[in-house]
Amino acid sequence: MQTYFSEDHRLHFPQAELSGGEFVTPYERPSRVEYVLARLREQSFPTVTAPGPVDMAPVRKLIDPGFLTFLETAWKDWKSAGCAGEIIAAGMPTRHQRTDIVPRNIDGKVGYYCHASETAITGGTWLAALSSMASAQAATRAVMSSARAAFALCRPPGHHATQDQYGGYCFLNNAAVAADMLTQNGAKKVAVLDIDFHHGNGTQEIFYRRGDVLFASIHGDPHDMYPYYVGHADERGQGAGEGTNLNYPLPPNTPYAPWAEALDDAIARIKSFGAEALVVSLGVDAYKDDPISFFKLDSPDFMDCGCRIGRMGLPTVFVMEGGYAIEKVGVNTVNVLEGFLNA
Ligand code: Q9C
Ligand code: ZN
Repeated sequence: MQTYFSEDHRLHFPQAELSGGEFVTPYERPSRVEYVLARLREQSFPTVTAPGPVDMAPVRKLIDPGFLTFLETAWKDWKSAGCAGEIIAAGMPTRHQRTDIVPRNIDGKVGYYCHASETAITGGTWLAALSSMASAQAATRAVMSSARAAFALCRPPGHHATQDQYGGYCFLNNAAVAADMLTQNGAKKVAVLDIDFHHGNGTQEIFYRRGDVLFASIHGDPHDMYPYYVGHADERGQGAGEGTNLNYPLPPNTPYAPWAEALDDAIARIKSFGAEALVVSLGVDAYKDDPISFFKLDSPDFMDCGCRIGRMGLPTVFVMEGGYAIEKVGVNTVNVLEGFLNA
């Protein structure tokens, strides 16, 4: 299985994440990727390939043009406004306020296009997000030209980014663009299986009214965990997408057995849906020692999980999402890929 990865991911490294009322070094940091690359080498996975340039057409098809322009120009505007620090959203529009008008002021724009203020933007964020997207697209193209599977080692991650908002360490939704590209390439039905510990709110929102893309997510119950305001089991899709959104919220301290039961249910639903291709939002923050999460999966469980996914027999694009127990991110991620290949 080929890995697609760009060195430009490093261009995104804010100094600060707002956490518990303090600024801390972001959990989502460049070194996460080093552990994955090291483990890939150790397990003699074939080469790591740099993606070509990003193809903006499939991005523009899903993502709001005003939001894309905002991401591209935010840093310049922030600096021109005389702001000294990194871009952090202070206020966001609330219930009953106006969301039909985008403010002219950069501080207003930041709040408008952000859904969670832990996530900072810096001067390198836009190029890093584009390079992350480019890796997802390269992996998707490999699968479209008949590779059984490919791994996009994306950073920054993407599944919390909606069509017009960033947050949760995500700016552009890599997995959503990958899934949509597969439908454009002729797959009549595509599934996105999101095994990151957090609910994939961005991917859910992007496909909520579509019947050709099924979204299934296993995650910390939003009563107890970010993204808090979405991710409940009764969100089942709307219109043509009715019944093609599947959420499996699970409580604190969930071990592998019930987690795998949810996975098996999601897999059965993906099969009966008739998916012809699969995108896996591959976060490994369900790991027991993850510093910001509350599930109890152990490293061998990730291999078993990969086996179950592999037994579906679908062409599969793996897209890297979260995982913050830095030194274990490599082993856990590559375990999923190994399990998949040995299914
Ligand atoms: N004090 C992904 O895994 N909340 N994003 C952090 C830390 C946001 C996670 C709270 C978590 C976002 C891709
Ligand atoms: Zn996560």
